[in-house]
Amino acid sequence: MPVKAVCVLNGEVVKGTVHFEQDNADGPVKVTGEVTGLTKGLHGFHVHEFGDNTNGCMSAGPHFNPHGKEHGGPKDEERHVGDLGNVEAGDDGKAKVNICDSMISLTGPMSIIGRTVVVHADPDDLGKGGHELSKSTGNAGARSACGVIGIAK
Ligand SMILES: [Cu+2]
Ligand SMILES: [Zn+2]
Repeated sequence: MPVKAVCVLNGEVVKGTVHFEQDNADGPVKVTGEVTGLTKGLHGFHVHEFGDNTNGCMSAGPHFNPHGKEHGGPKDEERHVGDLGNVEAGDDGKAKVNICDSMISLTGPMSIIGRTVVVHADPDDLGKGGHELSKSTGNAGARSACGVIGIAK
């Protein structure tokens, strides 16, 4: 049985819906959906540690990082589990989400259910930008929208 989860992203301007699907416990997770209200270009897209939005997106904490690694890109060995890279918006401010990732899971200790998806104002430099924040956040800037990942039917 596939496991499914869903996340509704809510920001002042940026909104979105993201679906997660995993066909088996050890397999990759397909992440699909759409984000609207973005500026044209790349926007950091991560799973943050806590499903806590009591103080808006800030209380979601840092990137989900159960292995104590440095920030990186989704294809890197050295990455946070929550590092899903960027989504890219076009002229219309809409970004299609279409990611397949083998580090996140919807079951077991790497499960992202109950954690938060954050979409950022700026591009994630995937740890390679040389900025003091590159190795922790990818220097992706403000948190434009976020939402808690929940179990879907
Ligand atoms: Cu983030
Ligand atoms: Zn990270």
